[in-house]
Formats: sequence, C-alpha cells, structure tokens
Amino acid sequence: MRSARASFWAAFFGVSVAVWSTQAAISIFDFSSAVNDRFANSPSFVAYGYDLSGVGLDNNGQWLAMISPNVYLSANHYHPSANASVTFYASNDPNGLSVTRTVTSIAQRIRTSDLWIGTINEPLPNSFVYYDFATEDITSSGQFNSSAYKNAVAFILGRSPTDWATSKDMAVGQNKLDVWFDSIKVGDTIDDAIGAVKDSPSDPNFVSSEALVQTGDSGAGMFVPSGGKLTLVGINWFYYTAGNETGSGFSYVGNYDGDIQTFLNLYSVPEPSAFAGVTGLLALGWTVSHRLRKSSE
Ligand SMILES: [Ca+2]
Ligand SMILES: [Ca+2]
Ligand SMILES: [Ca+2]
Repeated sequence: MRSARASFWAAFFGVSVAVWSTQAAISIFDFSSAVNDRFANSPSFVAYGYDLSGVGLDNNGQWLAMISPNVYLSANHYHPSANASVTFYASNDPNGLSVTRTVTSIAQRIRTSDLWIGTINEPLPNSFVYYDFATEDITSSGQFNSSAYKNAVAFILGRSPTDWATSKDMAVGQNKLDVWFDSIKVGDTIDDAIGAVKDSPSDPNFVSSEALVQTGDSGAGMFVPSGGKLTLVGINWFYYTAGNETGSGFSYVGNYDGDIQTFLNLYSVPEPSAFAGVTGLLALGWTVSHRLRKSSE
C-alpha cells in the first residue's frame, strides 16, 4: 500500500527538510505562468475563482495564511518575524487593491507541532478573505482513510519559478492527499502529518499541475476547495524521498483547532466595521452641507 510504504521508508531513511532560500521554487508538472502564477491574473489559472486574498508573503519571503482579519498561520521552522512587512492583494491583479501590514511579536508555536500562529498589526479590510480551517481529528492512517481529506485534491502553494517581486512570488499547483504519517520526525519536531505523493502522468493519482513543495515553500497554506471556498487543511512542512518515491508533507491543522481557537479568542480583532464607513459618510455629508450653507452665506 502506497501510504504504508511511504511512512515506512520515510521513518527509516528520514526526510529531507525544506531548507529555505529565496532561490528555490515549487516543483509543478508542466508549469506555465498563465496556469500556475497567481499574479499572471489569467482565466486559465489553476485556482481561478478561488479567493487568495488572505495569503501573504512577507518581505523576507515567509508565508502567512489568514484565519481571521488579523491572525495568521505559518510554520514554526520558517515563520514571519516581528516587524516584517507583508502586502496582501485583494485579487490576482498585481496592480489592483493591496494593503500592507506589519507582523507583530504576538505569536507562538502551537504546542510541539510545526504550526506557528501570530498576528498582524491591523486587521485586513472586509474585501480580503480569511479562511475556515480543518477541525476533524485524524490520529492514524485508518482515520485518515475514512476522513474527508483522503484523496481530496488540494491546492499546493509555493514560490514561483518565475521572477516576481517577493510579495507576488506565488505559484499554485495541485496534488491528491494520499499519505498519512504517524509521528514523523523532521528536524526537532515529531508530529503526525498529512502528505501527497508526487506522481507521474501514468500514475492513477496524478492530477494536472501535480506539485511537490520545495525549499522556500514552508509555511504556505495547503487548501482544499469546498463549495467554491478554500478550507485551510495544512501548512507546508517538509518534502521527503523514500526509495524512488517523492512527496510533500503538511502539518495537519485539524488536530490543533482547539489551540487555534484559544489564540483567536485572545487576539483576534474584527475587520474595520461597517460602522466606521457610516461614520465616514455622515462626516462627509456634514462637511458638504456645511460648505453649501457657508457658500450661500
Ligand atoms: Ca480537531
Ligand atoms: Ca520566483
Ligand atoms: Ca500525487
């Protein structure tokens, strides 16, 4: 069985941890900028119609996936630093609406996992999305095999082979979630992980834009589409080679939703409210009528 074999070899030969650099790029089968680069802004984009406005890359090339207007998830081993600057784009148009935020020092590792949770200095406006996240507990291959995520086709995010400015260096591929790792050790972290084997076109689980995470992609969100929306299911953690098999491993968010909710309850603040807009309009109306009255004096 594929998943058992992968777990076995990964456990015995170890896995290659993604070591970061700004040079590397996600590996996507048959990559093309129109299909795989978010900011090519093409209708043939693999994730066309899905909202990526809640995904950010900070000025150091580290990833954020927003789960409230001001709270993000990333990877413990490669997470945004306090005071980093991150620009979010409301659409896939690189010249469209964008806002820039600062990463704060309110942040922490989630237990002993490779998940990292933190805040930005000001909530994103309501034209920017934040993501629902997985909550289902999965603690064994058996539970994974009967879970909603077994064989789900996920969007895999990473740095693009195309030469974009850092904040726009976002490529998207796909892969089928088909591996579960029990207590895998990567670096100093031991945790379960959800994974996706890198297949060839002749393999039954192959999908278009089949992706394998690489160096520099750690901390990006792994999303499963559902009902036209994206659910954050994992965070890029590692890639592995086991014999002639290669694949990607993700921290599984659904085993930490309780801890995530505790952090959200403490630190999440709402997006700028409709009330602020109403106040602005009232103030503007007052100014206009005041001016009119003045000009008629
Ligand atoms: Ca859970
Ligand atoms: Ca690039
Ligand atoms: Ca695959």
